[in-house]
Amino acid sequence: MKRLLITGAAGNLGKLARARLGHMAEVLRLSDIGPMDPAAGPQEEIVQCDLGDEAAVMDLVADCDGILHLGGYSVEGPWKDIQTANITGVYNLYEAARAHGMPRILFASSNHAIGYHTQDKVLTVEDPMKPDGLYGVSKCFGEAMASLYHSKFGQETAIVRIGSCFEKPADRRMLCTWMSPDDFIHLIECTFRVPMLGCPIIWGVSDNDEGWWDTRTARLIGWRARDNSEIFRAEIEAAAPCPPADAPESLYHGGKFTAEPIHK
Ligand code: NAI
Ligand code: 15L
Repeated sequence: MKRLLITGAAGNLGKLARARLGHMAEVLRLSDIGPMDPAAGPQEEIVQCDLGDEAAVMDLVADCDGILHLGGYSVEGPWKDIQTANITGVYNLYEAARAHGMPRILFASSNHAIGYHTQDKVLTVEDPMKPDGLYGVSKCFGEAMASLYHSKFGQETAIVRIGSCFEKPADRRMLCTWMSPDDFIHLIECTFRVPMLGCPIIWGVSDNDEGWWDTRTARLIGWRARDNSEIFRAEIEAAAPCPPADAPESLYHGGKFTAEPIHK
């Protein structure tokens, strides 16, 4: 494609995407509310932009052929911040996409959209949402926007419910929720390469030995995770004792997020 927009480019996954996705487009347009490294050359465009600014997002999306939407408030926090980035911001993004030829979108949703499901259940994408906080609610909203714009206008989105995408899992729960950076990059490549995408929900998780998500929908885009958190098990288990059986991280998919207050 000619131009791929990456929102949230100053964040953890945005930096990863910037470093690893240059081959996917002639130009990467990199955007964030925060500061970013200068453009490495004509193959990069830097646009500082608040997702909550409707006019700025309209300009940001112009001339883009694909959108990797990573920008947003990425943990539990005050409603105002979540609202601006993840509610107003997602609305602004979808309206801008509609106005500019509906470039395909990968929406970075989260396991916290279903975080209050208990760990004794394996979920399919047909299971109901069960957000574990305001952040999770905002991801449910984003998924609903993707579904609405697909039904009404044919806008294509891969809704990726990311588990925990970090260099390695940080605790025992993440042995179940971990997605390796390599697997995520491959998932993004598949999303933008598959001829027909539609609007599938895909669990963003590696091929871990243990887990709670039925990953079969990944096949719709030709993606198969290759990594497995098991190689980190000994290290993780040695680092910390097993949490009690009634601790949030032992009970719920969303772990400690379920124990967060409503932040003001
Ligand atoms: P991050 O917090 O490192 O990056 C998010 C970026 O969005 C930040 O650079 C931030 O400045 C930017 N941002 C926040 N508010 C903004 C606004 N109003 N306008 C423009 N930009 C704004 O998060 P990370 O880990 O890179 O995650 C990327 C996306 O993936 C987020 O949407 C997050 O919710 C989602 N996700 C990530 C997971 C992970 O394991 N890393 C797990 C599940 C979902
Ligand atoms: C998320 O949605 C967060 O963005 C990320 O920072 C992790 O907390 C992840 O979920 C997780 O559940 O491990």
